[in-house]
Parts: sequence; structure tokens; C-alpha cells
Amino acid sequence: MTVEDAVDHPVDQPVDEPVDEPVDEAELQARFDAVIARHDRVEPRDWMPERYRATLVRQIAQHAHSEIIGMQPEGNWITRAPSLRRKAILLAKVQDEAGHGLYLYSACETLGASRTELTEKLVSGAQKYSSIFNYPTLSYADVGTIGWLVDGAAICNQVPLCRTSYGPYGRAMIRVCKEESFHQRQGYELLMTMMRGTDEQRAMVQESVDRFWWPALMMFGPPDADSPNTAQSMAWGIKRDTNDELRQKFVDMTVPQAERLGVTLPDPGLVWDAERGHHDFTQPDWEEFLEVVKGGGPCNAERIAHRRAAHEDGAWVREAASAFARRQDAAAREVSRG
Ligand code: FAQ
Repeated sequence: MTVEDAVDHPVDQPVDEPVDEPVDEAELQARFDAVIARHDRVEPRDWMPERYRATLVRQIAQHAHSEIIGMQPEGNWITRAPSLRRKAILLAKVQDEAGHGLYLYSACETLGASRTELTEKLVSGAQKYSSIFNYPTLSYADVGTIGWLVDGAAICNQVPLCRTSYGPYGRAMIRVCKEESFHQRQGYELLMTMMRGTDEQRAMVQESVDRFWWPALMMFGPPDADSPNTAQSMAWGIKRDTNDELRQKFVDMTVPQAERLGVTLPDPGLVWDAERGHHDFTQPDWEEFLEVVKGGGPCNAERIAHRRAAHEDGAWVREAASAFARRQDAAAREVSRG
């Protein structure tokens, strides 16, 4: 499934009819269930069960936070990019991630959760972001590996989300996925260039892939049997595939790319299973995953401290923007009074 498929075969347009009054809760629930059963879209002004709304806010906010925190590991290399061209590409990519975060915070606003409130929950640790961004970027090859593996995993996870049941989330995903595809290609091209270079450069790529392979597998979340949210999110059409299905898709997609690149994926258990028509692979260390999600990863404290400092340093910009908006409003009222 590509982004283009999702765009060319969009979910039917929203049924944004005003609700006839009076309607009881059971009737509203029945209408909602019918929308989900038809694979139609739920829109912001539609009635929705409170748990559906809360699940969406949880997932979309975590997704938004991941995009924003995800700027840090690669941002670490902007000043040290080896050429003007590589610097321009990296700057553009990191800016794209900021844009993705903003679309996603906007999608959350349509559910009644403000950006201020969500940012506070991020910096206080009340909401999560993707485990992957708690690992350090130790070499320039990590920029390529993040593009290839991390954006690659993000695409596997997010292309199906273009068909998620909540309209604003699905529509945001279409553009995000197009940009993530570009990110993945730039990462792969960077690694390919290094693999065509010196022995030291090839070793740098291999070392980077060795570090990022297992955390990339963890991005899809715990195994289905240990995933408390998957069954309900699938029933509501928020998620279109389970964590294990997406992880398998990612492995199958990545193996031939690794062969072409000339790197070895660090899993001796990775073999083609002709009967299943998929690669068998070793599970990542789920204890390590839980530790990272709980806040004990190599960079959790640093990532949150950096985000909190940036938020506090930006207070004057928010105040200035609010003052400017108030002044514009006052001027507009003045003009309308004539
Ligand atoms: N890290 O029951 P499930 C990107 C939590 S964007 C941390 O399976 P669910 C772009 C989960 O929240 C990457 N926590 O949960 C980029 C839940 O906790 P809670 C982000 C995780 O929601 C590239 C608990 O574990 N993408 O990379 C993780 O049904 C390069 C139980 O899990 C998205 O957010 C994890 N990896 O499925 C940016 C995509 N996995 O809240 C910069 C949208 C699970 O109950 C540079 N999200 N948890 O306390 C999703 O598809 C889903 O939320 C899953 C998790 C699949 C991530």
C-alpha cells in the first residue's frame, strides 16, 4: 500500500450532517457505529463516544510529540553536516518534522485538546513520545540510518493511518506520508553514498545500522498479545493494522534494501520463511523497550529538558504574538465602528 493508493482511493467524504434534535445516546451511538462499519469518516462536529475521543487524543498527541522531540537527534548534526548540500537537506527535513507536529496538534485541537495543554503534558512526562528518539545520534551515518529505518518504519505505520476513521487525522497523514517518503529516500541515498566511499565510511554505516535496528523494530509498539489498545483501536478503525502486522511488513520491506545497500542487519535469526511468505526475525528486547518508555532510556532526560527549555525560552514569542493579535482585533473593531 503506498501513499498514492491511499490518496487515489480515499475513504468516502465525511457525513457531516447536523444531528436532528432530540436524539438519545443510544441513537447517537448507533449512528456512530454505522459510520465506523461503513468505513466512513468521523468528523469533529459528529457525536463520538468519549473513549474514542480520548484514544484519539492519546495517539495523535503522542504522534505529535514524537515529531517534535524527533527533531532533536537529527538536529544535533545540522552544524556538522559535511557539505552545504547535506546541511540544506537536513535542515529541510528537520523543519518538515516540525510541520508534522503542528498538523497533528491541530488535529488534536479539533477534539478539544489545546496545544498548550498537550505541550504541558509532554514536558511534565504525563504523555509519551516514540521510544526511538531516546537513543543518541553518535555519528553522521545516524542521519542516514534515521532516514532509512526510522522514517521507513514511520511510513509503514502511517500509510494505513491515511485511512484512519477520524477525518482530520487521516487527512494530515496524507501529506505527512509524502514527506516521510522523501525523508526515507534521502536517508537511503546518504547511506548509499557512504557505502560507495572508504572502508571507514562503510564501517560507520554498519555500526549505525547495528545500533538502530532493534529500536526501529520497537517503534511499532509491543507485540499484539501485550498491546492493551490495539483490539479496540482496530474495532474503531483508528488503527488499520496491528503492531505485529506492521512490524512484519517493515522487516519484509527492509531486507532487500539492506542487501542492495551492502549492510548486514544484526539479526542471525533473520531468514526467509517460504511457507509463510515472510521473513522470520528475532524480537527486540521488550524489557529494554519498557524501560525506555518509562523514562529510563539513554536520552529521555536530555530530550525533555531540551524541549522544556525551548518552551520556556519561547514564552516571549507567544506573549508578543498574543499582544499583536489583541492589537489587530482592537484595530479591526475600531475600523468596523467607523
Ligand atoms: N514508544 O497498546 P499499544 C516518526 C505505548 S513518528 C513509546 O500498542 P497503541 C516520524 C503506547 O502509547 C513516530 N510508547 O498502543 C519521524 C501505549 O501507552 P499508553 C511516532 C509506545 O497506541 C521520523 C502502550 O505503549 N509514530 O517517527 C510505543 O495502540 C524521523 C501500549 O501500546 C506514531 O506515533 C513506542 N514505540 O499503538 C520524526 C504513529 N509503542 O498511552 C522525526 C501513531 C507503544 O496506553 C524523525 N501511533 N507505546 O500509556 C500509533 O500508530 C500507535 O500509537 C502505536 C502504539 C503503534 C505507536
